[in-house]
Amino acid sequence: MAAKTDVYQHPDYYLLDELLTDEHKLIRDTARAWVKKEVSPIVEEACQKAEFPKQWIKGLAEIGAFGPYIPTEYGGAGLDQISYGLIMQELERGDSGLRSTASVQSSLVMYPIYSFGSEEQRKKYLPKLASGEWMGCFGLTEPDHGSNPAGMLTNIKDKGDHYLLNGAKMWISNSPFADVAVVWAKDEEGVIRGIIVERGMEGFSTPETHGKWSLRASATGELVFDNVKVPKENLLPNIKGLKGPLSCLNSARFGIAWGAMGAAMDCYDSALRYSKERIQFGRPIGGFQLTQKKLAEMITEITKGQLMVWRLGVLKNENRATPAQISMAKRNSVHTALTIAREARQIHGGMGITGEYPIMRHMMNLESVVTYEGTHDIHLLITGYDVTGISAFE
Ligand code: TGC
Ligand code: FAD
Repeated sequence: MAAKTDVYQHPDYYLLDELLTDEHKLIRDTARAWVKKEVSPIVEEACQKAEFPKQWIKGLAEIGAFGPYIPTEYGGAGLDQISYGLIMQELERGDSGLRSTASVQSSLVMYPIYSFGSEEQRKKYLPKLASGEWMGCFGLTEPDHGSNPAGMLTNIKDKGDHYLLNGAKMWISNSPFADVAVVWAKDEEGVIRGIIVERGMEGFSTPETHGKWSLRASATGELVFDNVKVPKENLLPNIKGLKGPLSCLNSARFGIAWGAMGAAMDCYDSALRYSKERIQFGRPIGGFQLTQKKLAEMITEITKGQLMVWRLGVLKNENRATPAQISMAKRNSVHTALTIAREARQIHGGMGITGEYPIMRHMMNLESVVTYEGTHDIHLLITGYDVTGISAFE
C-alpha cells in the first residue's frame, strides 16, 4: 500500500484559535505535524494488518502525549487540561486507536498512580511511563461486568506479605504489550481497590483479542490472574471504592470528548475537499443542495462541539468540571463524530468505503469509542440522574 500525503486542513469556523494561548497552539501544531508525518502515511496499512505500530511510542512520548498534565518532576509535561485536550484531538484526527493508546497511558495508568499512589510508586512508575519505556493498561471491565463495574468478581486476598489476585478482565486496550496494569479488584470486605500488576508475575497472562472490525491499530486483550502473588507495596494506598476507577474515567472521558472532535473534523475536511473535486452531472457534487445540507450540518455540529470541549477545558483547569458535565461532552462528541462519519461516507460515494480516504476507518473506530468509557446510553442516564436527582441504576 502506497504511503499517503496528509492534506488535512483544520476547520475553525468560529475562530476558536483566538481562545487559545500561544503555548496551546504550539502544542497543538506540534502534535498535528507529528501525526501528519509519522501517522497518516502508515495508519491505513496498520489498520488493514490489525497492528499497533510500536514506533509510534517514542513519538508520542516526545510530543508530551504520555501524562500531559502530570507534573514535570515525575516526567510528565506539566501542561494544562486544554493542552491535554488539544493533543487528544490531534491524535484522534489521525486515528482513534492512537488516541486510545495515549488516553490509557495518561488518564488510566499515570493518573491513578499520581493521584492515589505512594511517593515510591510515583517515582518508580511515572517517569518510565512518561518516556514510553514502560507501557500501561487499565483493567476494570470483566466478561460479565461492563457498564456495571460495581459487580466485579476479580479479587485480592491478604496473605500477610503479599496479596493473592484472582479473576479476569476483558476488552483491555494495550494489554497485549503492556508492562504494567492498573487493576481494580475487590478485597475480602468487598471494597474495590487498585493494584499495580507487572508483566512477568507468575500466573498473569494477557491474551490478545483478535477479529475486531474497529480500533484495528490498537491492541486489545484480556488480563487473566491465576493466583498471582502481588507485593503489598503495589496496592494503591490512597483510594478505596468505585470512585477510584470512575475518577480515572473522568480524565479519560474528557480526552475522548476532545479526541472524537478530531475524528469528526478529519471526516468533514475530507468530505468538503471531495465535494469540490468530484464531478457528476457536469458539476461538483458540492454544488448540489443535498450535499451542501450535509456539509453545513457537519460544520455546525463541529463548531458546537468545539465550543463545548473548550469550555469544559476551562472548567477543568479551574477544578470545576463535574463528572456529569464530562459525560455530556463525551457523549455529544462521539455521537457528533459518528453522525458526521456516516454522512461523509455518503458524500464520498463508493470511494468512501476504501482506504483511500479515512472515513470508513474513523467510522468503524468510533463504534468502539461510543461504547467504551461508558456507553452512549449510560452517559445519557448520568445526565438524567444529574438533572432529576433520581438514579436509573438503583
Ligand atoms: P454510584 O453508586 O453512582 O457511584 C459509586 C461511587 O462512585 C462515585 N462516582 C464517581 N466518582 C468520580 N467520578 C465519577 N464519574 C463518578 N461516578 C460515581 C459516587 O459518588 C460513589 O462514591 P461514594 O463515595 O458514595 O462511594 O455507582 P453505580 O454502581 O450506580 O454506577 C454508576 C455508573 C453506571 C454511572 C458507573 O458504573 C459507570 O460509569 N459505568 C460505566 C463503566 C465504564 O465507563 N467503564 C469504562 C471501562 S474503562 C474503558 O472503557 C477504557 S477504554 C480506553 C481507551 O481505549 O481509550
Ligand atoms: P454492556 O454493559 O453489556 O452493555 C450492552 C448494552 O446494554 C449497551 O448498549 C448498554 O448501553 C446497555 N445497557 C447496560 N446497562 C444499561 C442500563 N442500566 N440502562 C440502559 N441500557 C443499559 N475496559 C477497560 O476496563 N479497560 C480498557 O482499556 C478498555 N478498552 C476497551 C477497548 C475496546 C475496543 C472496547 C470495545 C472496550 C473496551 N473496554 C475497556 C470495555 C468498555 O468499557 C465496555 O465495553 C463498556 O463499558 C460497555 O460494557 P459491555 O461491553 O460489557 O456492554
